[in-house]
Amino acid sequence: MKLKNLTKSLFAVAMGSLVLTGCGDCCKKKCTEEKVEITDAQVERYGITNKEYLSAATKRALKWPEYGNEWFIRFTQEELKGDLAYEEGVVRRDPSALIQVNGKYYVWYSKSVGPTDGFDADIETSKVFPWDRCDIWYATSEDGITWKEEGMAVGRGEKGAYDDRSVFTVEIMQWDSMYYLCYQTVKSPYVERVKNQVGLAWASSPDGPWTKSEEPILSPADNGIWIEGKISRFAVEKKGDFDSHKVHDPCIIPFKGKFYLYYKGERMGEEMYFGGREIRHGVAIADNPKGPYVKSPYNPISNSGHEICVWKYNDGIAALITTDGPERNTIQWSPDGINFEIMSHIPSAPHAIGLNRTLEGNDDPTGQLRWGLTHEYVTDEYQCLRRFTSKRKERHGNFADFGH
Ligand code: AAL
Repeated sequence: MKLKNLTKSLFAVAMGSLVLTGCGDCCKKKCTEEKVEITDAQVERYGITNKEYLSAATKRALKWPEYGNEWFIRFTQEELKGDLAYEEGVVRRDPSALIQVNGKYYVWYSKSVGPTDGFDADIETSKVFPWDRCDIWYATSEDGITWKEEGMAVGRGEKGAYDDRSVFTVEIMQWDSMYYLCYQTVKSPYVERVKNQVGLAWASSPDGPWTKSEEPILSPADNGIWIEGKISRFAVEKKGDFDSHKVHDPCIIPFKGKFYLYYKGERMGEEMYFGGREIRHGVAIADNPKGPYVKSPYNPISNSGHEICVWKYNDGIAALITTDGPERNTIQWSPDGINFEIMSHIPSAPHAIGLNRTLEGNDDPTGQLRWGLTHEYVTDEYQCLRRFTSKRKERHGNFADFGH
């Protein structure tokens, strides 16, 4: 069976083909055991000793979809050369996906200079995070390793504009001979409780010039309530929706005749959640690339994750879920861009992946992750871009594959 068809049928399996029989006699005594009907093939696949005695682990295993190893990968990283090699005093981070135009790879990223002061310094002059006081820059490369920085693509807005403080964490979409950059925006002053929005810019060439949307295309939900008189983002009377504080890491994918804007939500009064931050993902959908984008009533569509990394596969959308929440370090897939199921667990993933859209359309579920860009915290203050590669995990002896 072709891999793509296999994925679809396995998804159907995952959605619930497990047959539960009635309790019969056991209900007359004590209904604590559900009787599970299993096939000889399942006995063989899961190495079950005696099908009359199923442990909790085996019962969970019987609910797993029966896919193979095709979604399981591991990553390695290397330094970049040329202008994107690490530069002291400069922040380059959160790379976009890679596209290729006239034989050259293009990437966009957040760039700022100078140290980070945090929230205690003078708010008028300080830089509160490495991604504060950023502009969006871009670079090109023939081979994806040696890069030439071409200059600024989209700068911060004029004083008073919604994007006057920082524009950062950008993604690229190519559609109908046009190029679209979507990115995070912050308006001054950058205080702890500042809301973050999403902006959009478009151009007929990847080299610009870029026209910016006059208003943000996405904003946080407006239904949380801060405790007055405090400055902390944790002090809330009401948290509001999962995205009541910030909408982050936007990425637009043309899908099923519409435009799906995936994003990370941060919540007012954010708590720790399953050993990570309380981070969830949402999607907003539009008929046109410029919007209006309407948040899906199914949000949140992931209760884990961090930076958005999504790609089209097999008439559906795949997502790399990293960093936070109980489903971190998984790859998921959804037939409709909304209802995602876990397809694999991975050891860990590089930060803020900019995947490789030039590899779209192949038959490999993780093909667009074969190589691309990521960022590395060289110090807390300065980050640089790096290259990642990934391999399917198909054999024993995995360490040898990566020269360990
Ligand atoms: C990243 C992203 C967003 C955040 C910051 C810069 O990991 O989630 O971009 O705002 O950190």
